[in-house]
Parts: sequence; C-alpha cells; structure tokens
Amino acid sequence: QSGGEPLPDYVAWKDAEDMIVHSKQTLETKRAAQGSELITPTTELYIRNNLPAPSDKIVADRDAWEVEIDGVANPGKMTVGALKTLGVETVVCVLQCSGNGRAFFDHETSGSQWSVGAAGNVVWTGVPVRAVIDAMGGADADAVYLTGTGGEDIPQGLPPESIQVERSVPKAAMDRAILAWEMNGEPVPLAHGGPLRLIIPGYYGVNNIKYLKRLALTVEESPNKIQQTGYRVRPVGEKGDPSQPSMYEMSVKSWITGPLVDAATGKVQIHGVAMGGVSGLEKVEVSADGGQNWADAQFLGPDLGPYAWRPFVLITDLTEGTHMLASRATNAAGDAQPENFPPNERGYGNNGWRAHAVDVTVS
Ligand code: MSS
Repeated sequence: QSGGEPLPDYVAWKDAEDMIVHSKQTLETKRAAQGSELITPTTELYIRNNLPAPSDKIVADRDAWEVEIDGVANPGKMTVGALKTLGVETVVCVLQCSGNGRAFFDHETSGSQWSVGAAGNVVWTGVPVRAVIDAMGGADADAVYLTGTGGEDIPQGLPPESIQVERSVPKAAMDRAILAWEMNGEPVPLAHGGPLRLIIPGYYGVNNIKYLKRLALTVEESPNKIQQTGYRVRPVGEKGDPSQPSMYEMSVKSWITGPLVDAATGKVQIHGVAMGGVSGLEKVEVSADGGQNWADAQFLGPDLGPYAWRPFVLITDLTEGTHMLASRATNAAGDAQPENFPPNERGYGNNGWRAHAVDVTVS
C-alpha cells in the first residue's frame, strides 16, 4: 500500500500518512489505520466526491444555510438555525461507498479501485427527518420516495440531470434518517457535506447527500443519471437501467485490519472491523487457515447500535509459514458473508470473505 502522498487543498487537514490518494476527489483510508478503531477519526475518513466540493463560503455562516423542503403540506425553506429548534438526535453509522471492495473483483471495473478503506464508522448529530416533515404539515399522501439534492454548482451549459448528485430512497428510510450538522462532535467539515448532510443509516454512501439544498417527498425517483442508470447492480458488460437494483441497504461485512503482512510465531492478536448492514451483528468468526477452521472472535468496546461497526479480535497461536487470515460476520437477521460475491459491472457491494482475506507470513 502506498500513502503519504500530498493531499488536495480542501482536505489538506487530513492525516496524509493514513490516506491513499486515488484522485483529487477520491481518498481512501489505509487498512492498517482502521485497526481496532471504534469511531473513525475525521482526519482519516475516506472522501468520495462525484463533483468538486463547493466553495468554503457555504460554511462561513452555517446556521444561515437553507434547505428547501418539498412534497409536504406546507413546502418552504428552512435554515440550519431553524432546524436546530425542531429536535436533535445522535446516530452512529457506517459510511461506506457502494464500490468499497471493488479492487478485489477479478474483472476489470471502472471507478476508484477501493480495497477496504472507502468506509468508516461515524457519529452524526442532527434533526430527525421525521420531525422536519411533521413541522411542515406532514408528507404528501402519494409520496413513495425521499429525495435529497446536493448543493454543488452545476457547470454552465450542462443539463443538471447529467451530473447533479440527487438520490431517491424508499420513503420508509425517512424513519431513521437525520439532517446532520455535526460529525464526530464537530461541525460537519465542508469535504464531508457541511453545513448540512442527509444521513440514511444502513444505506450506501451515495444516498447520504452532502451540502443538502433540497429534501422532497416525491412520487417518482430522481430523473438524474446518478439515480436512473448510476449505482445499479447488473451483470458484467451491461449498461445501467432503472429496472436493476439500486445501491440502497448495505450488507453484512467484515475485514481483517491486522496483522496484514507478517507476524511473529506464538500468540497473535488478529483484529478487524465488522458491520451488520441494517441489523446488528450476531458474531464474527476468524480463520487462520483460509477458511477451513473458524473460531468466534470477541467484540471490542460497546455496541453503538445496529448501523455502527464493531471492532473485533481473536487471540490465537500462529505457527511458522504463510497463513490466510479471513473473517466472516453474521448479522442478527442470520445473514452471513458469502465466500465469494458475484461480479457485477461496476464492482458494487463486494462482501465476499475470501476476497477480503490477507496472506500473512509468520516467522
Ligand atoms: N453528496 C454530494 N452532494 N455529492 C457527492 O458527490 N458523493 C456520495 C455521497 N454524497 C456525493 C454525496 C458518495 S458516492 C459517497 S460514497 C459519499 O458521499 C462519500 O462521503 P464522504 O464524506 O466520505 O466523502 Mo459512493 O456510494
């Protein structure tokens, strides 16, 4: 793994030693840096921007940022300052890009070659979407989706549909969604969507709209490319279309974060992180022989809820030689990670345990 490359200006405050820079708009957290971290420090959380981030002028007066609320009895604009009077809640959830694990597929995929680092566990604080909708007189009866729009400037001459980040999720997600102004105890940095971000716990990263400028209950899904054909799971070689599954709910997943390369013989701590997707974790098993034998790992630290990840550890004996270390999580719904996750055109949703295993040399 490389790392330590110079960081783009808008994220110059991140810890370069812990990041892999794929491009100006895509930075990944190093696997080793994830370690046994309960919460991912903001300074090492990954970055994925489909468009360049807006100017930092939008975070100069955070409480003045306005979000338009539509598809309700009394549509209108609300400032962040006003939202703060409607209610407040904190939720811990995994933020993970749809393409995390893409690098582990055998077929060629376009897009950032993320391994495990396009994911982090984050504490968000904001107002429940439910409270906002209630304050606006309630949702339109015929609404089917909750649609959020990102506040980036659209380059002149381009139709917004072709490029604007706008995503629709089934409206049931509204019950756990929040509009967040705080992340890990600080105002949400511009790079992560400040002044206001839509957070949908349990849903893939793309649905968590940064610089939220509009939130609407809608009858149709967004007409934008990112919704209609982007983030759709389909067979290799096929084009995206609205009939294919959209990247919504995350699946159960785990990976080893250490040791990654070598270890000394004798007792070793094998550690990693695991997530249940949309339900809590039941268990994580670890194998030191490529999946022939498994032992239950121990969770580290408190359970921060069904949408959070949990660090895990197994103390075991390793003998001299090369060992394939693997982890396999099972959630409360009984779903376990598959050995192999089927390839798909854009390389989304990889949670296969074999692809996430590491070969470690013990001497
Ligand atoms: N939002 C906006 N507004 N824009 C953009 O671009 N992106 C997505 C989300 N949101 C965007 C948004 C994605 S795609 C992701 S992952 C996320 O975000 C990330 O985050 P951060 O904070 O980490 O950067 Mo894939 O599924």
